[in-house]
Amino acid sequence: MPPKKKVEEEKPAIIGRVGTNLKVGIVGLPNVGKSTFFNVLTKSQASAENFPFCTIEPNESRVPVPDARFDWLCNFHKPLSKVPAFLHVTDIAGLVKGAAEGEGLGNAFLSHISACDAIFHMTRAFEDDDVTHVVGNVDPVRDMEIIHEELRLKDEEYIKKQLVSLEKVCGRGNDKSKKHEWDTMKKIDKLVCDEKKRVRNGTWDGKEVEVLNQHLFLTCKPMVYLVNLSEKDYIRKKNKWLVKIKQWIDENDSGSVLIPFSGVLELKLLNMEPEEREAYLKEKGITSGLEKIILNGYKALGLMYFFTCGEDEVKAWTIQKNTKAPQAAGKIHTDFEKGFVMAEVMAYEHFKEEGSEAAVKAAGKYKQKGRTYIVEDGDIIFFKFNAGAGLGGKKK
Ligand SMILES: Nc1nc2c(ncn2[C@@H]2O[C@H](COP(=O)(O)OP(=O)(O)OP(=O)(O)O)[C@@H](O)[C@H]2O)c(=O)[nH]1
Ligand SMILES: [Mg+2]
Repeated sequence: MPPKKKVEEEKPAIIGRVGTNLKVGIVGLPNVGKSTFFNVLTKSQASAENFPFCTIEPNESRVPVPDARFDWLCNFHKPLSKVPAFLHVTDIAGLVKGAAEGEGLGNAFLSHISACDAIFHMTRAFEDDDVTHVVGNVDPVRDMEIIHEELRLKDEEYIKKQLVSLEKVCGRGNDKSKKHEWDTMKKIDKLVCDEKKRVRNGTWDGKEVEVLNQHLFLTCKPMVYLVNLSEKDYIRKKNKWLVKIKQWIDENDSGSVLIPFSGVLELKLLNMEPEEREAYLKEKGITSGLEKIILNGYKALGLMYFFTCGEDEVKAWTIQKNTKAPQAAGKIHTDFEKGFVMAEVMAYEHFKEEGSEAAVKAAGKYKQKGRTYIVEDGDIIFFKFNAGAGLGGKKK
C-alpha cells in the first residue's frame, strides 16, 4: 500500500502578524533624522509617480516598491491602471533612555512600535554642531544599545505581568490548557529578563511561535539598520562608525541588514530637477539609498507579490511568503478562493524572454497549478475559478 499522504505539510512558522497589511516603523533617538527621512521617502515617491493615497496620516504613508519587472510589464501592456506593491511606513517619535519608564515622550511609543511589524532602526553617524544630540555626542553603537534596552525593558515589564496571570491560571488554578503558553513564557522570561537578550535571538519551534504571535513582543520585530551619514561620508563610503556598527549587529542581531544613507543628500536630490539629479549622482559616482531601503523594509516584513496583467490593469498583489494559490487568489476576490479551480502561471522571466503568452505556451513554460502550489515572487497568474451553479467562469 502506498504510504498515507501527509495531511499537514511542514512549512516554517512565520513569526509576526498574519496578513498583508503590515508596516515598518522608523525608530531611533530624537534628532537622528527620522522625520527628514520619512518626508524624503514619501515626497520622492509621491512626486515621481503621483500614486493616489500615498499619505495616510501625517506620520503614516505608503511608498511604491520599486521594481523593474513591474515597470517592464506596464511598458509592455500599456494598461489603463497601474498598481504597484506598497510599503507602509510610520514615522515614530524619538525614544530616549528611560522611555520605558516614562522619560521623554514616554510610554506612548509602545503602542506605536507595537503596531509595526518591522523596524527601520535609525542611528546618527553624522557630526553637526547645529543639531543637538540628546546624549551629548555622536556614538551610534551606544545609541543602538539604548534603543534595544528600552524595547527589552518594555518586553520585560509585559512578560512579568503575563507570568503572574499565567501562574494564577495554570499554577494555582490548575488549568492545564495554558500550560504550554506558560512554559513558553518562562523560556522567554529566561532569555529576555535573565540573559538580557531579545526574543528574536531565541530558537523557537512551531508551537512556541504560535505563543509569540499571540503576544507580539517588541524585541521580536525584524530590524533594518539605517545609518545616517553626512553627504561627504556617504560619497566617499567611509565613516569611522560603520565597522563598529556592523560588528555590533553581527554580535547582537545577526542576519540583519545595515544600510548607510545620507538624509541631507536625499533631501538635496529631492529638490533637484531630474536631469540635474542624474548629473549630480553621476558626477559623484553614487546612487540614492532609498530604493535599497524600501526593498529591504518590504523584505523584512516577509512580504512578496505576484502579478496580474492585461490591457486594463497591471497589478502587484501583496502576499505573505508561503502563500498557496487559492489564498493568493483570495486576495483578488473571496470568490476566487472559494471557487478556485486552478492557477495558470508564467514566471516573469519566461514572459520577458518569450515575448508573449502564446510563445510561453509554445515553449512549454506555461504551467497549470493546483491548490497546493506555493506562489513564487514575480509569478504572473491567471486564476480560473468556478463562480457557482451555472456560472462557471474564467477570470483574471
Ligand atoms: N547634518 C544633518 N542634519 C540632519 C540630517 N537629517 C536631519 N538633520 C537635521 O536634524 C534635525 C532633526 O531632524 P528630524 O528629521 O526632525 O529628526 P527626528 O529623528 O525625526 O527627531 P525626533 O522626531 O525629535 O525624534 C533637523 O534640524 C534636521 O534638519 C542629516 O542627514 N544631516
Ligand atoms: Mg521626528
